[in-house]
Amino acid sequence: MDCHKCQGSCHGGKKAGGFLQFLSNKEEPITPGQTLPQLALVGMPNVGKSVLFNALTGTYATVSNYPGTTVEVSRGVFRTAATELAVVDTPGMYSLLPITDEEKVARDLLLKEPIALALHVVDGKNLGRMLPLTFQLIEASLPVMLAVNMMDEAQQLGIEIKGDYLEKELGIPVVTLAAARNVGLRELKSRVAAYVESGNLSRAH
Ligand SMILES: Nc1nc2c(ncn2[C@@H]2O[C@H](COP(=O)(O)OP(=O)(O)OP(=O)(O)O)[C@@H](O)[C@H]2O)c(=O)[nH]1
Ligand SMILES: [Mg+2]
Repeated sequence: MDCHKCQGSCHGGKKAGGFLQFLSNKEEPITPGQTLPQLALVGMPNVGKSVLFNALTGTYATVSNYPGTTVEVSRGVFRTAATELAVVDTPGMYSLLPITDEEKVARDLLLKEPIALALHVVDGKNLGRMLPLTFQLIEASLPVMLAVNMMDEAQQLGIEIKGDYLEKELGIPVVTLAAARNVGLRELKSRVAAYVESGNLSRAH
């Protein structure tokens, strides 16, 4: 049960005994009445999470302060022919070990709400700097799909990223795209839809 003084950030008074133990300390979902499996867009600031959020959810979204904070969180729904998925656009984060309020909210969203798929959005120009967060998400036992965005700018710099090679190395689905240029969005949507429809998504953990 959440501590009323810190609204759960102390993890109910349980002491973390290490990074993994801390990360695996899942709690009950905090969104009442939520029934759809939830996709969380996650990643460092300025990588294109919100552009992707708009592409996935269309025009209708709700924006509200995350409980107990002044950090705004957008929520919407991604519809496929076969199913629906709640989508949450998390604030930019560098690590699951938070420093800023925004990072705390992103961490709480990922670890306290039932996340059926964490779509880690990275900037293809800075893959090396961003993959450590991918590893943290995987280590935290989150179901992760990697969206390597900004491929238009990466290609202009002569950077080539082989999605299929990354996919084999990381052991998670990988899609390359340029969201703001509408390149690769169709494939991303179909990979997410296939993931949903293959029964990989669960409504709760
Ligand atoms: N060239 C290029 N620009 C992009 C692409 N995707 C997003 N952008 C631009 O990158 C900037 C940041 O995009 P956002 O979607 O706001 O990034 P964000 O990850 O939501 O950023 P935070 O909310 O600050 O964490 C915007 O100016 C987008 O238009 C892309 O694929 N290519
Ligand atoms: Mg954003």
